[in-house]
Amino acid sequence: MAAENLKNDRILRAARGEKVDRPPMWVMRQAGRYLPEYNATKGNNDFFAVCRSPELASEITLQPIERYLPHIDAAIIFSDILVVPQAMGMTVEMIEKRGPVFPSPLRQPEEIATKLKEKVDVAGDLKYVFDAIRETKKKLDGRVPLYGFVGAPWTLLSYMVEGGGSKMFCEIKRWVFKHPEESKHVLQRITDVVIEFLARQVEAGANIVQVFDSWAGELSPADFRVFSLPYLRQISARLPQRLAELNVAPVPMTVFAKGAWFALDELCDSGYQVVGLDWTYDPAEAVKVARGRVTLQGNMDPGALYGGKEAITREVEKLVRGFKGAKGRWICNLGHGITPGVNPEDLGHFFKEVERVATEVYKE
Ligand code: 1CP
Repeated sequence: MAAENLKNDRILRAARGEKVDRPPMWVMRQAGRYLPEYNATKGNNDFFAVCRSPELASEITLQPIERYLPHIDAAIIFSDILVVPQAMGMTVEMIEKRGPVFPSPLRQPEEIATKLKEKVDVAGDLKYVFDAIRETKKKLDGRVPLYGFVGAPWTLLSYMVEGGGSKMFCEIKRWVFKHPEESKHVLQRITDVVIEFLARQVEAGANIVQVFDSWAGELSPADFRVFSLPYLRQISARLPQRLAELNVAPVPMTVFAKGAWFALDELCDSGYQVVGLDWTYDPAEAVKVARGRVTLQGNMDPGALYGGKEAITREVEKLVRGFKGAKGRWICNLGHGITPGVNPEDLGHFFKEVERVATEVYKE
């Protein structure tokens, strides 16, 4: 890291459990539709075409940094978790105001052979992501570290089988209960791709990575241990090995398993340095469970940003006090992605209030 001359490495220090002068901050989905500058750059361009343009993807990645510096401590590369199913051979379209759609989802195990590529060329097919990372690093010029990310195997399989976002999860539940062995087989194939994808993002310059298991909470605790956790563990175990083969230094790893409050204790022992929390955890309770084993990340309800400045201040007071016991092993974030319709000034207020309240509370 030192070789790279980062001017701000708060996030990396906190992830490693080192001392920081204030809580580091960023928010999930910080480059997105709540920002007028994002909507202007995106215009009528197709979402995935923007992801494939290193010029546009890097410009969008920088937007929240330009707007919120010096209060923001990391950028996250503009892309999507669904670029992995695309590289595996599936078609995914982003429909305006509706979200991602797979015209031909994986509805039966027999379709694995015809719909998924036997060999996935991560370095080639996802080269545009690595190019976007390199371009972004140039534009960032060391001002803040850059996050790389992937979707967790369970969340990706859910999209590949459901064919898009879902409320009921009928199709993926049919798979895991009717075809548990085939489900594990595809989860393994996705895991292999995800590890290579993360390794290449780090090789291109990502300073820290996050695995998004957005649908972890759809599984029962017992099924989470079968269909998600083993693959999350494989990622944290095998990524450093793969980086060593590529002659690249390891980076801190974050796991965000939304809704998996039941698994917090196990996630703290799953090989990740940072564990993300959604807003349904009480911070002080999570700090007790973590017992200093990891750095916690989170977790204000993104909806609180709709409440205006006074509500945000109230929530920040609770948040900062809640994580006081983490003794600096805390990365401030929301409990999920920031949503469209939030006033960007209110996010600025959130950042400033965290800084103000933390300065008061942590000297008590
Ligand atoms: O402009 C638009 O209409 C597209 C909206 C959009 C954006 C800005 C989508 C579609 N994806 C993204 C970018 C994105 N996606 C980032 C960029 C970096 C940043 O955080 O600023 C990241 C990290 C993601 C990750 C992602 N995509 C997740 C995991 C995080 C989460 O929110 O749980 C998931 C589940 C997706 C799928 C996806 N992509 C887009 C949408 C609307 C969705 C969710 C669909 C659904 O299931 O309801």
